[in-house]
Amino acid sequence: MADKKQNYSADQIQVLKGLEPVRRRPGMYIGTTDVRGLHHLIWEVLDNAIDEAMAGYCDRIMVILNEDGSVTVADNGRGIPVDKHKVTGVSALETVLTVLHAGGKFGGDDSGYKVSGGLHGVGVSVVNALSTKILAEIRRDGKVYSHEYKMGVAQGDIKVTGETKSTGTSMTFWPDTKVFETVEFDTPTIITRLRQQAYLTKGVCISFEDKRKGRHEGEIAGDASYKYQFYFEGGVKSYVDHLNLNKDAVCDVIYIEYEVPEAKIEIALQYSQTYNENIITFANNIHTLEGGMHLTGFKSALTRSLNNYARSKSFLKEKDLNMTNEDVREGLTAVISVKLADPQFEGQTKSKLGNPEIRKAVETVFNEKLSEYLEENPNDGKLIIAKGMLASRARLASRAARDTVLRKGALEGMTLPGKLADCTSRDPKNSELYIVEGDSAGGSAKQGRDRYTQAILPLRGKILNVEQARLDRMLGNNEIKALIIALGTGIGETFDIERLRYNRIVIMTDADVDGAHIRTLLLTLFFRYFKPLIEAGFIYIAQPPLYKVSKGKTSEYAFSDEAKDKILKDWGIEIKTEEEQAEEEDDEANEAKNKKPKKPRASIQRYKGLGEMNPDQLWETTMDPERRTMLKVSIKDAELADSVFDTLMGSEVLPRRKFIQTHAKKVKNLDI
Ligand code: 0RA
Repeated sequence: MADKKQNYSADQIQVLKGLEPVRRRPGMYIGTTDVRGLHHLIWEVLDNAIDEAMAGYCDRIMVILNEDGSVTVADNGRGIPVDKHKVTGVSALETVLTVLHAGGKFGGDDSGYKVSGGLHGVGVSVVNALSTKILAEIRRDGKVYSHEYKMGVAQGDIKVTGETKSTGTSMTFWPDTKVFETVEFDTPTIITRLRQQAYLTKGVCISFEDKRKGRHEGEIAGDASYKYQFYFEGGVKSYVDHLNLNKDAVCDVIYIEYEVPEAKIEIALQYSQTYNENIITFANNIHTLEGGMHLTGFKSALTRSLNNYARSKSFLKEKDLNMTNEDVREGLTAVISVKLADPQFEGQTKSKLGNPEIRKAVETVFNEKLSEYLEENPNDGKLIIAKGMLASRARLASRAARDTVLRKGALEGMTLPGKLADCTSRDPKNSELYIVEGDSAGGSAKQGRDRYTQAILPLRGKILNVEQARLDRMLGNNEIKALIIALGTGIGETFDIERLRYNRIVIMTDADVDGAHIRTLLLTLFFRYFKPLIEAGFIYIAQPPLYKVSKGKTSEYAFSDEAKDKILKDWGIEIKTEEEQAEEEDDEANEAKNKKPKKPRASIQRYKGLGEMNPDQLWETTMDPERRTMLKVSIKDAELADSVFDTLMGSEVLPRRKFIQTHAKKVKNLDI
């Protein structure tokens, strides 16, 4: 920054004395001089127009990126006063543009709550200080006034440049390329901001136009402009509508707007059929990411009024416990916006509202208004309480499940599942657990195994998709519970690898799509809840053969198509497709009639499932430690696998679809 300053010769720097500190240390006023700081200039001017709108004098704001790199922010408010102050001899316009933090002083009429004084409410004078030029155009009292500033200094007097019936303020500024690392504005950043401001300032139409050339795809020569317009009649209510667009709503959007001496409070909320909460809060149109007093007040009122209502309507009986904060926030989407005279921003990123009086104000208003709403809309009331009570029951069930299943020592006392055919050995080092898909394969495995070292646990059908289930539901699933008890380690907080009953856990599923699915479900379970077992190298995948190839009295197993082809080749048999083979058999029947010598023949049996193998076959191909091959599941790609599980198992449909499309060919190969 120091060298940037030196780029100016002494007479070039004619910045107004009062604004010099801004040029010396821009960071103090706009945070940074990178692209974020650059956008700060727009936010600053925009905030002033929003103030005018919030005061009720303006319903249109335009932001234009001009071809020459300047930005225009225009509104149809009252227009900044241009007449000279009797004492100072300077107009309000000039004061706003040349005196640091002057903005607020001129708003002290009936406008109430100002954005200025907030995070970036440093005043338009800062924009003036960091721009090579500003052109202010004011429409007021039937005239168009214009005043130009260079390097922060007014150029002559305010001029009347025309007549008009309308009123408003327009500011065009040229960011100083010597101050900013970049002067390239980013359209998506601006659009996001404008949309958000439009939600927060209901009834105001905010438009955007990008007149810079060569920016937009499909742009027709001579018409480089690119336009957006935001207008939300419902304000934050529309915001909640937007956030819940793709969710199943439980009730209507509840909307509350109320003014108390401390603040103007606007709240919109809606429940949807999801488990997540999404509460977005603002103070004076600034996103309070870290929450603060308004959020605290909202949360306590929500819990209190819903419990009161549930009790008064006997949804909650005397013996029932109250719903907790977490219970009543499950599936909740809410936007809270407060506007107050003197916001205090605290926290790591100065985005936490600190005013203590706001907590009580929001709590009182919201409690009263929500209770009123519930009384007037008993149907919504019933649905909301049902949702909260369901969450409450799930939480209690989850705790109960944890208490019974997870409590330390509880598993030792628990009897092993009936369908587990355990091994005789009690030494984990010598013990293996085969998790087998289906009862029939389970039966073969039980008969074919080495009883001393091999235990068999058949799983019926598909186990629960743990990725989408909560822990309590998961533990309510018999297949999973049986598996956890058989493993002996416990799960979650009580997991203890020392109690593991088998040092080899073998997943044995069919070589088809269902088998692959069950294998993935089991691997997901292990990745999410038994990672140490994978890290220790205890998890394996069995490799049953795909084919049995026989010729006369000899037969061999093939574990892949290539292996099968190789066996046939070694036996001197041509590889044919099934149709050709059928034709050939007809031919051979004819040849037999013609008494020609026979070609060598083989029979190929393809195993569609483990159940098709008899116990002996299963033993010699898949389970006999002397002959079997198994794949050890490694943690090396755990992270990758983890994300793949998320994609395939999680509830986000879009990424899953994308994944399946990208990998469609590979997936198809599984479905032989
Ligand atoms: C103070 C007084 C009045 C207007 C404004 C400020 C004002 C400032 C900005 C900044 C951007 N757009 C604006 N529009 C208006 C006028 C008070 C009156 O007319 O009585």
